[in-house]
Amino acid sequence: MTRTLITSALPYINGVKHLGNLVGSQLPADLYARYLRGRGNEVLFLCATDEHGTPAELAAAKAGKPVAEYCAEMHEVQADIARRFGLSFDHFGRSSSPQNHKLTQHFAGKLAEAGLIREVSEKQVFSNADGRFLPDRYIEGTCPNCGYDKARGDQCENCTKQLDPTDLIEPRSAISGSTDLEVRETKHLFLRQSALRDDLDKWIDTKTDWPILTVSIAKKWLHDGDGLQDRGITRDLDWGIAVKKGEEDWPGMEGKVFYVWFDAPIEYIACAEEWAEATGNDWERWWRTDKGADDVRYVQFMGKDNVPFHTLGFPATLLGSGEPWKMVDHLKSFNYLNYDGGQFSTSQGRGVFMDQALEILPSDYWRWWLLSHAPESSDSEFTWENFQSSVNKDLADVLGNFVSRITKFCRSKFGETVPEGCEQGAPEAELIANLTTRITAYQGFMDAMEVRKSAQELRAIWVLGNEYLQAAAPWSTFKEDPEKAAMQVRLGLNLIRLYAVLSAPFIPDAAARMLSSMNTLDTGWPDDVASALSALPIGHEFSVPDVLFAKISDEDREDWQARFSGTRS
Ligand code: B3M
Ligand code: ZN
Repeated sequence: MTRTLITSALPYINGVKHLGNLVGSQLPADLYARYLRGRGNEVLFLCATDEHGTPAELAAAKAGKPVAEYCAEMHEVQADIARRFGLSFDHFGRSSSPQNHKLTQHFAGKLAEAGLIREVSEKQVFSNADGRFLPDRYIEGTCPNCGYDKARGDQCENCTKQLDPTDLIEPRSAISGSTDLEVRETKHLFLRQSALRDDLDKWIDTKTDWPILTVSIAKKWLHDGDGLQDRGITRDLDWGIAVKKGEEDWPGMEGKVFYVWFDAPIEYIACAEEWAEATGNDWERWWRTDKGADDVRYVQFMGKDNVPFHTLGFPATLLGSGEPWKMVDHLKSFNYLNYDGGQFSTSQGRGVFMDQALEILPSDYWRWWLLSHAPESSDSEFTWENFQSSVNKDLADVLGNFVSRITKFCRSKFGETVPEGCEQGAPEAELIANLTTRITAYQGFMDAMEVRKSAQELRAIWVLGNEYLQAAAPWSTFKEDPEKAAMQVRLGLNLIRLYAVLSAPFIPDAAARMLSSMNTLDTGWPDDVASALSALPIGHEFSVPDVLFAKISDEDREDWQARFSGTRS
């Protein structure tokens, strides 16, 4: 049995995430984790809040709270929302954990021993008005690459270019807005990524099955211009992981912390340690190739803006340590989801945020829409019209209607038990053959993490049931041949269980309700469709479920459209 380690990009601690964040990392990672578990694989699915750096400090200041307190609270908020969205993490950790502090300092020590860290006396932007250095997001200005005027000091949100604060045109303080800035000298550590360039290049060349989006981003940073640049891995901030060489102090680096993008990916490993400590498991068999992790397949999920850090930055840390760490095998990256004619934006509060989404509708409605419209080959767009039409057509008309028709018809003619009926005939054999073909295709797309195609295939599997039901028409058959109608209904009830199992990765709550109304704990994957369709035996009791998916009315849609047209305060 293969073991799969799955990590989703770690959501920043600075507030509830929007649906665009969700669809680019945590949600598809959850889809994949649930699918693999459903097929009997051993999975470790990890995520955590990313708690250091300027975003955390700025958000805490805005909330008027000490940053540690703010992070502890927001971690709980995010953990609760993740749970309500059905995100099935084995552990939801924190990059501020003691495990991550220790491991981050350990990596820095190893990299220093390997001669891969240099100390640089650097010019940093100092704000006279604020009386402090302005690293990363403490500074904003115009992107020298694309001209976007709200670029941050660490990266341009618009074109994904990684930046240094001193690159920005017309820079201003993100704290006070002051432009009274000067450049001062300060000492920092740089990771010599340039020395690892060839190793990284060779390693990426072995990843022949990576999506084009992933490889092209990585290759661009490796080869464009002067090639891979050395990266500053420390900052003049209070909140973060103290700069140390393993357990030793680092002379000259007192009062400084590691850069958030240095410690955040290390949390993928520390999170496994947190999980192991909480559950009495062994984390090294997932992360150390000398301790069994050679058998592990490691898959990461993230938005395209995070790709450079995962194809170059984090691998540089792992390779550079000279230790036998598990490296990523497959990296699934996503484009952006836009919102109703513009961008989702955390800073501007534009779009629908995870907590708001759940105030309107249960998570499955969102999960289905987001996954079936995942921005894979290009950016995609959320519109309320499209959301309404997908929910109403796919979930209510196709799946919900099927479940309701079969169960209600059975109750009215045969009671709430699986009826016996005659032998199956040619239409049933044809249905089974079609289901087998489509389920094989579904598995192929799910294995390949082709999210949209998987959703389309799943929908087509639901449609097969409806088409069968429409043609078999047990409500007419019943009049001349009740035995035949009973057989058709028995097949239909078994299809509900089958649909629950296949659909659970997308819509886990509805799947659980379908299983519970079929009164079964049998979640066995349909490796053989014919036998899967006799899982519920004759005489087995079931109950008619409440409406699985309610339709979205035009009124609701217009209300929500208006409510979410502005920005969140
Ligand atoms: N927190 C950025 C983001 O949420 C960052 C990901 C960290 S992954 C180690 O887009
Ligand atoms: Zn830009």
